[in-house]
Amino acid sequence: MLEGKCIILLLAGIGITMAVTAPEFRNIGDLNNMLVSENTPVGESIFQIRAYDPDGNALDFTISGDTFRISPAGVNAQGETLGDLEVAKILDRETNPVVRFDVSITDGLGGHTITHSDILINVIDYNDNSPQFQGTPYEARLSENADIGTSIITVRATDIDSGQNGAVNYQLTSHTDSFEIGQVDGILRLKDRTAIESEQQTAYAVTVRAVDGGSQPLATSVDVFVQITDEQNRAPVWLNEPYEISITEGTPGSLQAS
Ligand SMILES: [Ca+2]
Ligand SMILES: [Ca+2]
Ligand SMILES: [Ca+2]
Ligand SMILES: [Ca+2]
Repeated sequence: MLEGKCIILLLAGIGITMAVTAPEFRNIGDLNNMLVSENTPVGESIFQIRAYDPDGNALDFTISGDTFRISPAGVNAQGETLGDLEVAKILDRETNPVVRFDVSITDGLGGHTITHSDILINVIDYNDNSPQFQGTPYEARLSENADIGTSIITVRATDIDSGQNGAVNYQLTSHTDSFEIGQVDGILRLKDRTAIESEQQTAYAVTVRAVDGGSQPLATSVDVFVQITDEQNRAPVWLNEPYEISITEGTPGSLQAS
């Protein structure tokens, strides 16, 4: 009730004037809705709080929560007490995009505590997460008779960062002669039949890379296993032709191939 008001106590007979005035914040309003990157290092000062006590009492700062702390930073030429608001623990936009806290000043013997409540700091995104493939492992079958452009499998990666930091594109980093992938839709398709027609190779590990859109992009790779299925498009070929069968006299029912 007495906060912010000046009470003059006239001590009768002695003539001493003692002023007991509450301290005040000078710039705390500028702190609200401030933007701080989530990669701001622990210990870095993001703002200097100024507070003033007309009585010249020494002021102490306190802060709620454990995300930020206030380090005393002396007194300036205007007699304002300074406190550096510092990052006290690693920020993470993905789990805590807005930090809310209270800051108080006390003037010690003056007996006042002034609190500025519900200060909000917005934690802004930094590209600190790479895309993560969902639904792995990726295994697919492809007929050896499949047409060019046949859709083989769809891969999907998600990235929990925001905006471009969380936008995912796909690229192939192996077997690019035979396969291609949709940069946005993640659909793996047959691009060229030459290799699968040769029947030299019946299984492929096609490496897909998911890369985000950050200015310093992060990427993750995964292998997609593609099995080429035989459609018996060739007549069976017997090995070691021709075959001759000889029948030995006197051994009924017994055949001998040579
Ligand atoms: Ca005071
Ligand atoms: Ca983070
Ligand atoms: Ca982030
Ligand atoms: Ca990212």
